[in-house]
Amino acid sequence: MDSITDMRHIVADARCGRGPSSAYLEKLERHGFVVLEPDDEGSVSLEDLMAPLGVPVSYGFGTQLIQEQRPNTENSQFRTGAIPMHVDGHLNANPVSYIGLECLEAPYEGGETLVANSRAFFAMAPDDLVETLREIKVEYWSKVSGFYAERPDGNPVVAPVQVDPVTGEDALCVGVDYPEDPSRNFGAAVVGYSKEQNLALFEKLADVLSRPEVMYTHKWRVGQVLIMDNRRVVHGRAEYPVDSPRKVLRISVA
Ligand SMILES: O=C(O)CCC(=O)C(=O)O
Repeated sequence: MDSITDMRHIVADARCGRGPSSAYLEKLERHGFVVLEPDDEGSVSLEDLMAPLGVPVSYGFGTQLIQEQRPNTENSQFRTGAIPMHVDGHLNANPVSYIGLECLEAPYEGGETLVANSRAFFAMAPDDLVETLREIKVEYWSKVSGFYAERPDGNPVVAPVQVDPVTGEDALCVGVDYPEDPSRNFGAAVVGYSKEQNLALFEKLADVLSRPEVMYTHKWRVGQVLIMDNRRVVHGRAEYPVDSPRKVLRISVA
């Protein structure tokens, strides 16, 4: 694994200011994600930062989501538990190209956003895992109502290896249902696999995705923005304490 592939090296360059002359678009294209820090020059709004990347994507809630704890929710997005690694948009009628997150309130502990790079994943993953991924398809289903804009064509069935639109390389396009969590807001299963085969595959995937060479763990500070190319990185969230604040604004575009 070289320094262009290893996330531990990439993160240093995948950062810039959030002011009007920010180089974020170039860094996003280079790395598939970028972290923008509050800037003395002034901070461009998340809406304006996302505008050159596409048109806001509509979900059941509209185009802007406040991610925070909500009482009595059925949706794991609004609880404090971990969210396993996934790409966005499988269950939404409208696909997602880029995801922008802005920290409005930072957790005092945990709640990091996890970003795993496809290029690093394919450099690290054992050959037999990659071979398997090329042969299978994964079905996804929603367990919540009102969150996604409902797809007219039923549950999506998606090949986990796709083509990176920027580099033409392999891109991992998957949602991991591991560890098994019945209260998660979506389910995923490999078509034709038994429950045991499914868990074994997701465990292997989750293991490679969580290696430090593959995954960047972003600890939030208020005013930071993280933009991810949903076609080039997989993301998730670490759990955080129920008595901790955490408020993140999300705008996705396509
Ligand atoms: O809250 C986060 O950091 C990410 C949440 C997430 O996984 C998502 O918005 O799809």
